[in-house]
Amino acid sequence: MNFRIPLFALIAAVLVLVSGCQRPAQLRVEDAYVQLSPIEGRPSAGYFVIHGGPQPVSLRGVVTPSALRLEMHETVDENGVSMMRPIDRVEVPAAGEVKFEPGGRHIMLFGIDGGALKAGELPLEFIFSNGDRILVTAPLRRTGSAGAAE
Ligand SMILES: [Cu+2]
Repeated sequence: MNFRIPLFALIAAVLVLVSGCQRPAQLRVEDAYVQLSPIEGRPSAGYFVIHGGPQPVSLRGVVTPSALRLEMHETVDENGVSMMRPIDRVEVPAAGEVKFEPGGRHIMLFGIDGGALKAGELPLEFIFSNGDRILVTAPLRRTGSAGAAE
């Protein structure tokens, strides 16, 4: 029996892991969370960061089984008045970064179900133009009494 073969295999495995750190950008969604509206019956807002993969894609939608309705919105300034309007897609450049953040793009969730509220989190599925679907779990954050939602 030759003990060198397993050792070489181990070294090869380590090399694969190390080179994995430098592999091309991978499409992914990070830092997702939902800021619950402090007012019952009002929609809550969700935020996240999309990291682009090797090819440009567009985000076509976000779905969840834990809310009655989910919309993608952007906040725009019209004559000094901050308004939000629905958007149906967002371009994600290759290896780029697209943020959904307070004061900008966000998702709006209407009618989050009691089970998700109790669990303190809900699943979000991101649907991309290249067929990729990415499922993440978004924690629900409650707003302090003095905090402003949205
Ligand atoms: Cu909105």
